[in-house]
Order: sequence, then C-alpha cells, then structure tokens
Amino acid sequence: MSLTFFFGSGSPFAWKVWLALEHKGVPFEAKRLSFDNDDTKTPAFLAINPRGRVPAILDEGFPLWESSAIIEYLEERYPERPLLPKDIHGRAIVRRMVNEADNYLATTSGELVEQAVYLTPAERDPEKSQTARKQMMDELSRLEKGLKGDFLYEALGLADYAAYPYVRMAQRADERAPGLGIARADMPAKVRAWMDRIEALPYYARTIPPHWKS
Ligand SMILES: N[C@@H](CCC(=O)N[C@@H](CS)C(=O)NCC(=O)O)C(=O)O
Repeated sequence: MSLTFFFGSGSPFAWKVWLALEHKGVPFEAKRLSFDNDDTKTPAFLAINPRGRVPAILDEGFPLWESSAIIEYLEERYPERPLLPKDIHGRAIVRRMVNEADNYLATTSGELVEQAVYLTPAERDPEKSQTARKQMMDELSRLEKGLKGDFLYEALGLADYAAYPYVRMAQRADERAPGLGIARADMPAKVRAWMDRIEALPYYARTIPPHWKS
C-alpha cells in the first residue's frame, strides 16, 4: 500500500482528513498513534512530521503534514471524486469555509473539549466553558443559515468534512460532561439533520474515533 495515514483517535484535524480520504476512495493504510504513549514524538514519526503532530501522510515516500495542506494535495493527486467544486468561485467559497472552520469552530470546539474532557472537575473554569458554549452556538447558527440544501456548499465535499468533526467534538464534550458542551438536541434543527446525513454515509462508521467505540 502506497499511502499511509497517521492519525490520533479523537483528533478533529485527523478526522477531517480521514473523511476526505474515504470520499476519494483511495486505498490507504491508517496508522493510529497514541497520544498517551507519545507515539507522535518518536524519532520514527518525527522523521515524517518534525512537529510531532497528526494528521500526517506518507505517500510513496513523500511526507506531508497540516490537515489543510494534506487535503489540497489529495485533491490534486487524486482528482477523481473531487472534494472541491469545479468553478473558481465555488472553490474559493469552500476554501473560505475551511478556513472559518479551522479558525473559529476549531478553537471553540477545542475549548469545550479541553474543559469537559481533559481537565478534572476541580481544574475546570465554568466561565470559559460558558463563553465557548455561546461562541459555538453562534457558529452553529451561522452554519444553519448557510445550509441551503443537504450540505454546506452544494454537493457533499470538503466544506462538510472540515466542519463536521469540530461540531461533533462539541457534542462529545457534552456527552462526557453534560452542560459543558453542546447536546445534539440543543443544536439547530438544520444542523442536526446535516449531521445525520454525514453519519449516514457508508464510510462514516470507519472514521469514528476508535476509542469512542470501546
Ligand atoms: N494545524 C494542524 C493541527 C494538528 C494538531 O494540533 N494535532 C494534534 C491533535 S488534535 C496533535 O497531534 N497533538 C499531538 C501533540 O501535541 O503532541 C493540522 O491542521 O493538522
């Protein structure tokens, strides 16, 4: 197998790339690195990504990291089953949406997960959680306003894969510490329906963070 995908369970950046890989239908070998065991800091992995972060890929010996760069590379390397629209304005809009997801959704979702999942109850800062909850609700409302059809921009593609993991992680925060994330039931109806559509994709189950299944 020529393409190796390095991921960590629960990394939304890696989840985005995994969904994109499945969409493309290219064969790849998924290698899970454990954060607890510092697998991202071994000399072998640092030779692939000197930053010691996932996701990363190794394609026929070519190493690449940073989720957005990986996806752009995959789009050019495997042009069939495109992730981006054909027209120049459509591509620009989707890239803008990816940037918005990475800059706003990611930060807010990351704060919710930090408070709910990584900190002990004594270490949590309720004010930070509540600020992040409000910001996430604002972001979800933006997503809802943008949902004109079934997916975030015309056909299923990169805009959906970029946003979904961050929204699902906000739900995960609430599953782990009720009230500190965003319960699915509290999300706007159109966003819930969009999430249902992503979760109905035939390859979706393969991409769920493995440690959620155990
Ligand atoms: N900007 C990077 C972010 C990657 C990132 O921060 N990955 C985290 C997991 S969510 C990681 O690998 N952390 C490992 C560590 O910091 O040791 C991307 O888009 O790929």
